This record gives sequence, C-alpha cells and structure tokens, in this order.
Amino acid sequence: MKLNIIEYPDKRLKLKSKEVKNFDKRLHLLLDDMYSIMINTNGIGLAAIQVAHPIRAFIVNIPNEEDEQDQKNLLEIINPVIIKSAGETTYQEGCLSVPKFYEEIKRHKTVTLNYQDREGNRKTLEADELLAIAIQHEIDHLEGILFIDKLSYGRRKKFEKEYKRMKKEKKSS
Ligand code: QAP
Ligand code: CO
Repeated sequence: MKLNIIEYPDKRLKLKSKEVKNFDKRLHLLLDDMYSIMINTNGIGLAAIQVAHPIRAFIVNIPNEEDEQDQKNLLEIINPVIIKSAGETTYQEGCLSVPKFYEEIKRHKTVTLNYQDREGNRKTLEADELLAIAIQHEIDHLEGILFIDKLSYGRRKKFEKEYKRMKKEKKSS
C-alpha cells in the first residue's frame, strides 16, 4: 500500500470515520503501513483518516523517558469509546495533517476508554499525561475534527493567515 498523509484543507479530513467490522489482513497491512509513515514523518499519533482511510482506527507511540519511540509501546486503537474523563490540561499540539503549526489546546487530563485491538479483542485503557492528550486528539480525527477547529476565532484567523503564507513560500521555493 502506498500511503500519503493528507493535509489541511483537504475536505476528506472532515469525514466521520466508520466503525471497523473486519479485523483482517487488510486492516493489519494498513496499520503496519501507518506505523512506517508515522515514524518516517516524526509523528507520535496518526489516524487512518489522515491516510485517506475513513475507518475508526488510529495508532499512538509516545516516546519513553529516553525520548525514544519504542515499538513495544505502540498502541493500535480501533473503535474507541471514552467512558470516563476528568480534569483539565493544556498542551501545545501539532498534527501531521497541519504541518509546522502548533497551538495550545485544552483537553481532559485523564481519559478511560474501551477499544478493540487489531484482532478485535476488547480492551480498556486508562490514560494520562501525553497519552491522554494524544488519544483525545486522535479520537477527534475520527469525528472529522482537527485541533485547529478548537481554536478561538482570533487564533483561527491567525492560523489561516500563517498557513496560507507558508504554502505560498513552499510553492515559490
Ligand atoms: C497528535 O501529532 C498529538 O507539524 C500527533 O511538522 C498532538 O504526531 C499527540 C508532527 C499533540 C499528542 C499531543 C507535526 C510532525 C507530528 C508537525 C503528531 C510536523 C512534524 C504531529
Ligand atoms: Co492529528
């Protein structure tokens, strides 16, 4: 599979992703390819919709204390449902589909979710810190929501201006 990360303002990023029903070889190949592209592009989280597959699946690989991304810590999260959330935290977020732009976003501090793994086994996960933030960011993708959609009117305007300028500079270089 040759995968490309789609970037804002691609309208496909606004699609609501569909539930995964078949935990088959095709899904496994997609997840494997998503992992390669995420590592190659220095990402810590990637939703299937970002590679133009509108299914309720994403991966997250949070770096460890040595700031290394260990594949042993890779989480493949399919059909997630948040069953509990608490607290409040802000973090300077980015997104592989909105390259080179980062903004402070408010999220819940901890989340508990039910999800399925690549074999369809049902699991429960309690997440905090960066993992909790990443999970909320990725679940938003499944609903067609980008972190920039959460900005205030003023900050969104600033983003649109900066992003357009960046694209122009990229074209002329
Ligand atoms: C989502 O984001 C996330 O602009 C994953 O030039 C965000 O992996 C998880 C990236 C905040 C936790 C906290 C962004 C790479 C990667 C860029 C990413 C870029 C290169 C973003
Ligand atoms: Co993202």
